[in-house]
Amino acid sequence: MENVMGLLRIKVKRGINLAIRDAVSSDPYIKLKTSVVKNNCNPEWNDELTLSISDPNIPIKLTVYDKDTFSGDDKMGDAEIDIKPYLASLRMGLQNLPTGCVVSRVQPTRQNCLADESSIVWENGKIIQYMCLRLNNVECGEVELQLDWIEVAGCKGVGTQDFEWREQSFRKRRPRE
Ligand SMILES: [Ca+2]
Ligand SMILES: [Ca+2]
Repeated sequence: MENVMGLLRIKVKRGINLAIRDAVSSDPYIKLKTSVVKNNCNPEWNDELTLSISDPNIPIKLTVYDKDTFSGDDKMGDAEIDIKPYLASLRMGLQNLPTGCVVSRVQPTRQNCLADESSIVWENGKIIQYMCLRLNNVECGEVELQLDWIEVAGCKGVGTQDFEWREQSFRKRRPRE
């Protein structure tokens, strides 16, 4: 557990205008853990995935599939979640803000998969990031989700990551005495 910073909870809320991979619709699910929604290109998932995070520089990959019974499932696009802006907000160590207060905003760029501006918001004692991702490698489709962080006893947490990394690289570079 010493390399784990904590747990990231990804609540996948819904898909919007997803690709058609059957005759008239699809049965979309997100890779591995969300449930299948039958025959619907605007599914409401409201599912939660929890991942342990060790390296914030590794983006989280999300893939949408169409569940098929008699053949392999069809791909409906993929996207990456960049968690660095979210972790940076957690590291600010904010406390007791009013619910709904926007801590930070992330703009869509060529490097991230955001379909829209994403807000990082203080809500009921937690920092939550809301995002809508535009799916790649597909003709259409977006996925709405939110991130929140779970501190776990025995994990190193978000606060010291940069500092430790700098310390280590400094030590490596220092010439032998
Ligand atoms: Ca299909
Ligand atoms: Ca299908």
